[in-house]
Amino acid sequence: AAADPCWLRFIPPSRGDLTRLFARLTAVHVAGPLHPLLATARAELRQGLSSLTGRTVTEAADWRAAGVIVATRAAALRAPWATLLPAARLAELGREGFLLHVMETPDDRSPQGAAPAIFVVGGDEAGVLYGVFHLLRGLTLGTPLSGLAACEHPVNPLRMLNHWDNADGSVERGYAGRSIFFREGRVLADNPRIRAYARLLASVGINAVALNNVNVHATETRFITEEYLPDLARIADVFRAYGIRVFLSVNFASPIEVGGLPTADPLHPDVARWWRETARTIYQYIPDFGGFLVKADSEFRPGPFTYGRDHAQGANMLADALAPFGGIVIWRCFVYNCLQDWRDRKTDRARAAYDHFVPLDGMFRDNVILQIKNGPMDFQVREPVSPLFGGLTRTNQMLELQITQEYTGQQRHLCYLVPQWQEVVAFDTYARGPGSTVARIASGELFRRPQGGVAGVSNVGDDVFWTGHVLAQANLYGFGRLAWNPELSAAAIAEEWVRLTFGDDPLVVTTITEMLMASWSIYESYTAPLGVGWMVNPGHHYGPNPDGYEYSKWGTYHYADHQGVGVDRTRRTGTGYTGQYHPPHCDVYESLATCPDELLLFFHHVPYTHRLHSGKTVIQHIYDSHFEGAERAEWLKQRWESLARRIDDVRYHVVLERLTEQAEHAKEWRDVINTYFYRKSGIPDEHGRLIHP
Ligand code: BDP
Repeated sequence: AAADPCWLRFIPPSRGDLTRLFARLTAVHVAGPLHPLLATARAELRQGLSSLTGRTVTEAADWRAAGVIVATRAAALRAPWATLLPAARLAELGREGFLLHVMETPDDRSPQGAAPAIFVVGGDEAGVLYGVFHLLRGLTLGTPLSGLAACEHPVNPLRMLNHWDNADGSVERGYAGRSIFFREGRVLADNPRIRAYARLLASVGINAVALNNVNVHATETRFITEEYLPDLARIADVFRAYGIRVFLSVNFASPIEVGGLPTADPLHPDVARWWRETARTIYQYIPDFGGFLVKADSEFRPGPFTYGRDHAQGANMLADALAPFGGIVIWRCFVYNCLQDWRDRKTDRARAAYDHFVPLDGMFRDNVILQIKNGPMDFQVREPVSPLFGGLTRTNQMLELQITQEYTGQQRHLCYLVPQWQEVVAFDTYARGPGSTVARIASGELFRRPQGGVAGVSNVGDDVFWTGHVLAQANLYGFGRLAWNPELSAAAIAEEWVRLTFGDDPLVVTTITEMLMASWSIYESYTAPLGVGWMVNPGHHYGPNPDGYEYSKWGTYHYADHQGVGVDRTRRTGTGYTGQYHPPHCDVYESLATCPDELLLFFHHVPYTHRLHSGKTVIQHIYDSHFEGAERAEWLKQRWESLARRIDDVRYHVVLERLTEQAEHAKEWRDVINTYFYRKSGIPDEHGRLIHP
């Protein structure tokens, strides 16, 4: 079956009178020399417009005959129509930015003697492409002509997808089939899905993609050799046509494993030379290669620690190898001791990234970016924001989000994550006083860093719907939109996505938007309570298992006993983690009086009878939220059923199947978690809903 077009359906809007506008949109004019990105923009424009207008779209040699006129800023300034454009706006246009300017131009064929013309001017070629997708989105959403004018620039320089794809075709934490890039040790350079994927990404402004898993195994270690580079270069060609640069995850021990050297010590001259030569080879195949993504000294991956070197020494050596070619190193901060002991209440995994990297602040090259997960632990449904944001001030930083739903229902449960991400980017670190948000740090703006951005771990595979759960496409879409502009609202993004994906039937739009917006809180309420995290089955991380990780070495403990639950991370009596935040957060989290309920058990160990700000005891909150959560999961299913016959059969049924499964599994979560806490605490449910043996 052909892959789902996702949000690139270009369903003609039913609202508004667009006849006059659409009549004019059947001819486009591209000014200036045809750069490959302009060729892409033109093809997208023609395809999108013909689907929207239902007519053949031609190319007009004379701009006066065209409804859409497309150019880069440089070409626009030389064009005969230059004086029609707002000069000040044009002068401001920078990299990847665009201007949409709408006006009436003389037209003899029109009864009014004039017809609308839309100018799409990019600060560069990529800007043209983003402008074209912005226009097509606006038209599909039924935006009136007057509302189409826009002038935008991406907030984040890097807007990236991280694939955890392996050479054998499996995808680590993938819930949507197999890799679209690799199969049985081969590169699928001819897979048409790659081009389709590049389109989807470019349409929401993504400009970088790392093709392979951060856990680099034997085969992927050889990706940086001439055995694989020719085929990887062909993938890079496909992405290049959509303004997307390709990165590779590399194995820090490559000099040993493929170079045959006795060491990978970053300070050894032979090692540095080996990486320089490797970089040169890569750039011969991929001239705009983005650089390396590195997971080092983390979860058994090799790194500089083996040689008594630190992360700055490791990252800088790689950065120096890439610098002559304009490449960068993205170095992950997911570094912690994964062999720690739950009896040692002073060792705290949450502290680890900050403790490792803050002492190195200011020591990284300008072409190194530290990639930091949103939370201090690992992509739980609820975590505080990593204190590394705000802790580092002299280092390039990038936010890492997980689009793939490892801990949030694995694309079998509905969990629209954009509201969570929005809280993260809006979080005020107070690093430079009020207004020092994560968004401003990641973009590089707050500390005037040359590099920065947002990376998301991809949720895509070779599934016909790309993401397994059809509604999980909203997370991919939303990630791109939020990376482009962190100030967009999660609800607005949701509604946009629904309209583009399902059309503009008002009942469909309000129902699905409402389902998406409720889904994170629903998922949270029937899984691990009050920020405590985990309580999942070990290994695959699906389904409830309250003590699943409690006595293993991963550092993910909740310390539940018969009296209470939660991790004491205070300075006064706990691990001291709260001290990694700037005021007021360090004090807000430290004190039981001010710590927000939803993070209570992340920061404090409290008795079950402790009263939340909501007025409920912890134990009663656990019972209530789990009963409610399971009911609301059932409600999600009913909401969807109310849309029967308003949505095509195939998508209706695949989604219904997942929502049915979710409602079942939510009951399992409810029963396992509630029974666990009832047995630990011996405190009955106030409403007598639990079976008390
Ligand atoms: C965890 C995943 C693991 C990844 C690791 C990482 O469980 O599969 O390798 O993160 O980010 O969330 O490196």
